[in-house]
Amino acid sequence: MKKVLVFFVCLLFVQVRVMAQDIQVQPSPRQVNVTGKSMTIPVAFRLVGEQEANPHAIALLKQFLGDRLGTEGFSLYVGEKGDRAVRGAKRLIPDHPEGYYLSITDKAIMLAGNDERGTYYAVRTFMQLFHEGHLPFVRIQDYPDVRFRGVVEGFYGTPWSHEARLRQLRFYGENKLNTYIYGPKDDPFHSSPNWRKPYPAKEAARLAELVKVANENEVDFVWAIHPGLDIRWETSDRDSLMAKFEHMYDLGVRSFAVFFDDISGEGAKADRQVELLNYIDDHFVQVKPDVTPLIVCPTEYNKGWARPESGYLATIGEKLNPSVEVMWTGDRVISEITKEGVEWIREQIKRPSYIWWNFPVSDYVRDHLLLGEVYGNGKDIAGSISGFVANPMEWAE
Ligand code: LTM
Repeated sequence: MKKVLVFFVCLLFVQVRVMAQDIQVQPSPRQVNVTGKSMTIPVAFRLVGEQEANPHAIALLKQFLGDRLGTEGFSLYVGEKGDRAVRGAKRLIPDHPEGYYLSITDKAIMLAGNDERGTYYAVRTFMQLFHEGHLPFVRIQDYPDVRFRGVVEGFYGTPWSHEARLRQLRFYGENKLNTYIYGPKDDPFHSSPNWRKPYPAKEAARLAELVKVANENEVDFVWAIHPGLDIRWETSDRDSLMAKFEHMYDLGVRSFAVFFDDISGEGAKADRQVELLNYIDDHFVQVKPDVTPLIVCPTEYNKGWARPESGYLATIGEKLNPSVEVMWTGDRVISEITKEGVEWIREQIKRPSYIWWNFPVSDYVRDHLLLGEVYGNGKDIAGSISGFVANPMEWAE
């Protein structure tokens, strides 16, 4: 009886009104169709599709709607392409990774992802549409320009605190950033001298918590190793690296990177690096079905340092397994990213580059806070790169 009452009260409150076209969604969706009408936010929602949909998207919705969610109320259909709940929207869902279709009408709400992350992003957009007690009638089709988007904690100096990292991961989820690369130069278990050793129990538990929170926020937690300062090209070091990756896998990590930046000597040899990377790819990444493509930061990672006579980039381009992502900071270490620049490196490495953008990192000007506006990057680079991650300051906020 109580439920029936709630249902009728709910219908009573679904009032349509004409409003200014005030859609504020960040980042801007690709296509938004507004009718100029809206409805009062229903007092009760009925969730359809919970069993099949991405559990992180469902958990977020439940947390957001709280008491408004029940078995009766305004219909809210959620799920991925192929799920029963969203089959009506099948042809409207963009056929792109992380794409989604969202519609709000006076009859129902539809949050339909092309994949699990797409559904999660539909929920994120839905949450932003709640505005002063109203929900606009809209149809949105959206998908990202660039496959991997986010942050590389790759600076020298005091690494971020655990709490700061947790806040960052939540912020990335809210803003549809899908990548956090863990590579603070001053973590001794990421770099020399301890890259060969497993993390002590306390640090391991913290990393496992970061992975869990990253997953909840649909962020790939990428763990990077920086072995080049003292690596020996021997089976024993290769085994140590593989064992470390297994250790990180056991903590929940499913995305991995190898950084060969800022080294010289033995560790900087392209053919040796490629041999190791292909081995990791063949024997670890490719055999574990849930691990994402391997990422490498090469030693010649910007055009200013590229030496054609060394053959370094040519070796990477020709011999490195094609599925391995290759990072690049641009024409210089600290650089704007231009179309011309990303097309140049694409030719060398025979794949789109994965941009490691050195802004607002301030480890080379420690008496400055780099808080200026962002300018200079080409707005036409998206189609020529596979990823874009920013290296931040040691102050997370
Ligand atoms: O940029 C790369 C690939 N490596 C290092 C970073 O660790 C450092 O934070 C930046 C900025 O100083 N420069 C580098 O060379």
